Amino acid sequence: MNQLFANPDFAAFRLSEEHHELRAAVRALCEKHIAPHAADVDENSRFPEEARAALTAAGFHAVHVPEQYGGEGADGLAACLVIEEVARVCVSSSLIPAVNKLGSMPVLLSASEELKQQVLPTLATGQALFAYGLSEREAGSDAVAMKTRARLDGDHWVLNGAKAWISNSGVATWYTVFAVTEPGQGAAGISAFVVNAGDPGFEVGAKERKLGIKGSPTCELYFTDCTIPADRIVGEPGTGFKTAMRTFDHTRPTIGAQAVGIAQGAFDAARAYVKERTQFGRRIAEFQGVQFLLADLAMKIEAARSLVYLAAAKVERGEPDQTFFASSAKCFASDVAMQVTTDAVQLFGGAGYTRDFPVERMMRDAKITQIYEGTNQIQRMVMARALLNR
Ligand code: COS
Repeated sequence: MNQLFANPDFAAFRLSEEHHELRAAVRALCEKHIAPHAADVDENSRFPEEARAALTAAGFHAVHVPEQYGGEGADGLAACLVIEEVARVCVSSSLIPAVNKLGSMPVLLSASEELKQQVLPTLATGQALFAYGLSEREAGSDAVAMKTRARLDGDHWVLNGAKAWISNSGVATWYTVFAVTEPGQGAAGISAFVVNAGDPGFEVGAKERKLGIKGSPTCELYFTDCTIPADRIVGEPGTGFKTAMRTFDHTRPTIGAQAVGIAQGAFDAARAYVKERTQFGRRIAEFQGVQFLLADLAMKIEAARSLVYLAAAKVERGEPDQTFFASSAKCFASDVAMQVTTDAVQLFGGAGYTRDFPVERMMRDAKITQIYEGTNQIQRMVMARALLNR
C-alpha cells in the first residue's frame, strides 16, 4: 500500500523549549553580528567572514554534527531553525550551516567510522567547511549522467573530471565528490569520496557571477589525476548515488528553512515599511489592498514553515514518506519565498527596486532556492514518483 497519507500525523512535530531558546539565541546573534554586513557582503560579492566567525564562536555553524565528533548533536529541526534565522537577515551567510550539512551528510550517513573520525571533528570546531560536488555542466537535474571518473590505483583513488556550480567552493576544506567507478552501471556505478582542498590534482575554478547569494562563492572543481587515499571513499563502491539521494532527504528541508527565513525577512521589512509610508494622506497599511496582500503573505509563510518543520521531523524519525515531505517542503517554501520577496518589493514601490532597502537583495537571493538542491521541477517529479509508488 502506498504509505503516503495513510496515517496523517498532524502532531508530528513540536518545537521543544530548547528549540525556542536556540531560535532566540541565533536571532540575537544574527541581528548583532550578521545583519549589519549583509548589504556589504552582497554589494562586494565577498564571503561573510563576520558571519563565519560569529556562527563558529557560538557553535551554530554545523549544529548537526554528533557529539562523538565534537559537535552539538542537534536534530534536523534545530539545523532548520539556525538556517532559517540566518537567512532572515543574510542568505549568503545561511549557506555556511546549510552547505556544511549538505557536504557532510553523506559522510554521516555512509562513511566508515575511521573516515568520520578523520573529517568530522575539523567541521565541528569550525576549522574546516564542507562542500558537496554532485552537479556537472552536462549533468545537473540528470545527476546519474555524470562523467567524472574515479579508478582505484593500488592504495589510492585517482579522480578525473569536473564539477560545476559548487557552493562554498574555494572556502571549503573538505569536498564530498561523486564519481563514476563502474562505467555503464548507471546509478549503481557511482561512488562518493571526500577530497581535501590540498589534495594533488585538485583545483577550484573562477567564481561564477551570480544574480544572488553573492557572498557564497560558487565555482567549478577540476580533478586532474587527483589522488586521494583509498580510505576516503564514502561507504562501498557503487553506493554513492543512493547516498547522494538520501542526503537530499535530510537537506531539502534545510533549503525549505532557508526559503522561509528569506520570506520572513522580506515580510518583516515590508510590514514595517507600510506602517510608515504615507500616500493619499494615509499610511499605506490602512488600504485594504495592502492589508489583504500582507495577510496572504503571512499565511503562506506559516504554511511553508509548518511543512518544513514537519518534513524535518519526519526525516529525523526516518519515516517512510520522508522523501515526499523533504521535496514538498523545499518546493513549496521556495515558491513562497519567491512570491513573498517579489510582493515585498512591490509593497516598497520604487524604493523597493533600489539598494537602499534589503528587499531587492532578498528577491534575488530567493530565486536560487527554486533551483538548487534539485529544481522545483525535479521536486515535483520526486513527489509524483512517491505518490505513484515508483
Ligand atoms: N533515498 C534512497 N534511495 C534513493 C532515493 C532516496 N531518496 N532516491 C532515489 N534513490 C535510489 C533509487 O531507489 C534507485 O535505486 P534502485 O535502482 O536500487 O531502486 C537509485 O537511487 C537511482 O534512482 P532513480 O532511478 O530514481 O534515478 P533517476 O536518474 O531516474 O532520477 C533524480 C533521480 C532525478 C530524482 C535525481 O537525479 C535528482 O534528484 N536529480 C536532481 C539532482 C539535484 O538535486 N542536484 C542539485 C545538486 S546539489 S546543489
